[in-house]
Amino acid sequence: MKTTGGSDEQKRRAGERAAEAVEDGDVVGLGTGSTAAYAIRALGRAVDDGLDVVGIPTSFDSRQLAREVGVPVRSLEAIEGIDLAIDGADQFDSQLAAIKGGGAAHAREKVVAAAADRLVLVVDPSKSAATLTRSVPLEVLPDARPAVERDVADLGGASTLRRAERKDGPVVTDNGNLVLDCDFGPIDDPGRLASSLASVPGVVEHGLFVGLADAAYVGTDDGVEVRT
Ligand code: ABF
Repeated sequence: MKTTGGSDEQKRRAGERAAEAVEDGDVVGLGTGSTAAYAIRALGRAVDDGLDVVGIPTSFDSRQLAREVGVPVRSLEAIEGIDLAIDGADQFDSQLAAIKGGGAAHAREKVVAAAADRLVLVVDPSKSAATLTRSVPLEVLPDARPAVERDVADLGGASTLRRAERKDGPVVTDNGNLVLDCDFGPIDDPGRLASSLASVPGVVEHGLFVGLADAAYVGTDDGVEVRT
C-alpha cells in the first residue's frame, strides 16, 4: 500500500505505543495501513511473551499480518464488543475528526471503530491539520457510481475513481465495491458533510470519522505525543 507523509520511525513509535495500551484479555480492533501495522507487529511480540488478546482485523491485509505475527484473530460477527481499536488516518484535526480510507478499508474500519469502547488513531505529524482538506474516500456500489458522482457534485465535491497502481483498472475493495475520492476543498463542518454523505444512496461508507476517536498517538522524532 502507498504510504504518505511521516517517517517510518515516527509511525513505529505511534504504533508501538498504542500496542502498549492493550491489556491482557482485550479484544482489539486491528487497523489497516503502515502505522497500524507497527501496532500489529508489536502485539505479535507481546503475544509471544504471553499476552492474551484477540484481534479483529479491519481488512484482508491486517488479517494476513496478524496471522503472520501470531495474533489470534476472529471476525467481527463472532464477538460481542471490542475493547480498543487501533487504526491509522490520512488526516485529523484538533477535534480528532479524521479522514480515512487511503487503504480502501474504511467501511470495515468504521464498523470496528464504532464497536470499540475506545479508538486510538496512530499517526505521524504530517497527518495533523487545522482543517480537514484531503479528499474523502467513498466506498460505492459499482452500479451506483454515476448517481453518486452526481450527488457528490450537488454537495460541492469533485469525484475521482480510484485506480489500482499496478493493474489496469479500478481499485476494488475487500467488499467488491469501488472507491471515489471526493475533493470538497477545506471541510469547515466535518459532521455536517458526514451526515450528507451518509444519506447518499449507493454510498456503502464514507471516510469521515467524526466523534469516533478518543485519542491520537502522534509519533514524532523523539517520542509520542498523545492528543485527546
Ligand atoms: C488506514 O490506512 C486508513 O484508513 C488510512 O487511510 C491509512 C493510513 O495509512 P498509513 O498509516 O500507512 O499512512 O488506516
